[in-house]
Amino acid sequence: MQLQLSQSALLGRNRLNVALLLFVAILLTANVGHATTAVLQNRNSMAEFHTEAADPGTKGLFNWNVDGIDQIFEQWFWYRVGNTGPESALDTLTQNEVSQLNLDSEAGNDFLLVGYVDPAQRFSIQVRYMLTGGTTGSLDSDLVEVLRIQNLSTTQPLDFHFFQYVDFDLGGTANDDTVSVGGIPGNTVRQSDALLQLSETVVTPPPSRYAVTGTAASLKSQLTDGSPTSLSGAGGPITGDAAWAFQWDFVLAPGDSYLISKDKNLRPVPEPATVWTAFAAACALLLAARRIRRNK
Ligand SMILES: [Ca+2]
Ligand SMILES: [Ca+2]
Ligand SMILES: [Ca+2]
Ligand SMILES: [Ca+2]
Repeated sequence: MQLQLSQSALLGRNRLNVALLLFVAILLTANVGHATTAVLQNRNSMAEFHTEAADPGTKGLFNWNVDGIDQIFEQWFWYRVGNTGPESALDTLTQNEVSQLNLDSEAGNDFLLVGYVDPAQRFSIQVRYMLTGGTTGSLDSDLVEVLRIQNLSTTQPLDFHFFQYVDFDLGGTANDDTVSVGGIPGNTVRQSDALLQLSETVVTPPPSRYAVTGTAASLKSQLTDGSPTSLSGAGGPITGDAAWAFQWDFVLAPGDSYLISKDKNLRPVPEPATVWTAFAAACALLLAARRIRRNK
C-alpha cells in the first residue's frame, strides 16, 4: 500500500510536469502568432520592423531612425514560384521564428532573425538583420541583411523569383532624392539628397534584374498587381520620390539553399570644405612624388 501510494504520487507529479510543459509550449506558440513591432537599437540608430501579415500599416523595415530622423518609408520582400501568377509578400507565408539578440555590450538589441515557411512546405525563407549605429550627430548608420531561401523538397527543383522593394525618403523628405544603379553587373544602388547619401551593395550574388524610379508607388504596384513581373532594368539617375527594386531569378535543386547578402550604409554628404581639403592633400602628394622622381 505504501509503495502503491508513492507510485500514484509519482504519477501525479509527472502529470503535473507534463501539464506545465504543455502550458509553456502553448505560451511560446502564442508568442509566435502575436502582432508586434521588432525594434533594433544601436548608438544613434533605431530600426523598426513589421514582420507579420497581422501587423498594422507598412510591412518590413518601416522606420530607420538615424539621429532622430526617419530615413525610410518601406523595405519589404516579395516572391513568385514559376513564371505565372502574381508575386506574394513575404508575410503571406507562415512565420515560424522570430528572435532578437543584443550582440554587443551596448544597450538595445542589434540583431533580428525572422523565419517563414511556405504553407505547402515547398520552401523556407530566413531574414537576418544587424544594425550598427554611429556616434550621436554623425548621421552614420549601417544595416546588414542576409537572406537564406531553402528548397524543402527532396525530389522537386524550385523555380524561384525573389524581389526586394525599397522606398527610402532620406532626411525625412521624399521628393528631393536622386537614385541610380552602379557596378558591373549592377549591384550597388546610390540614393542621395543635399544632406545625406545612402548606398546599398549586394555583396553576393548580384541581382538578375533591377529597376529604379522617381515615383515609388508605380514601382511597388508591379509587385502587388495580378501578373508576373520582370523588372525593367532602368538604372537612373532619376530624381523624385526615389525607390528601387532588385530581382533574383534562380532554380534551386532539391534540398539546396540560396544566400543573398546585402549592406545598407548611410552617411552625410561630404561638405565642400572637406572635399577641397581632400583635393588639396591629393595635389600636395602628387607634387611631392614628382619632386622625389626629379631628384632621383
Ligand atoms: Ca546592443
Ligand atoms: Ca530627402
Ligand atoms: Ca506583378
Ligand atoms: Ca522615396
